[in-house]
Amino acid sequence: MCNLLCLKTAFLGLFCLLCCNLFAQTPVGANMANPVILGTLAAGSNYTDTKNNSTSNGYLNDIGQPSDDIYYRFTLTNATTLSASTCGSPIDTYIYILDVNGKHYL
Ligand SMILES: [Ca+2]
Repeated sequence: MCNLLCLKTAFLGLFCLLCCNLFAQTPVGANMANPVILGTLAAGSNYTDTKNNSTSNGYLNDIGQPSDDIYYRFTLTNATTLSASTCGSPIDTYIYILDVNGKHYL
């Protein structure tokens, strides 16, 4: 009886581990398929955001720098100057501008 109960418990535990892995969701912004969507940005508009890319937050490392990366998607309708800032981050911070195919512009 105990062995059967233990076996059922072990099976349920394994099943839960498999389900959690199959249905685990990455947070919004984790990758190109699930970016933070800013929509269409008008010339002169500003957007500010702060996120913590600690590995415990699950953003994962897609682009290959030492830490996890966060993706934002926006559209510009006219040629414009784009400014991006790390706002004085005390750690090495990289900003990439990618096209829809993930090709680096900057
Ligand atoms: Ca990522």
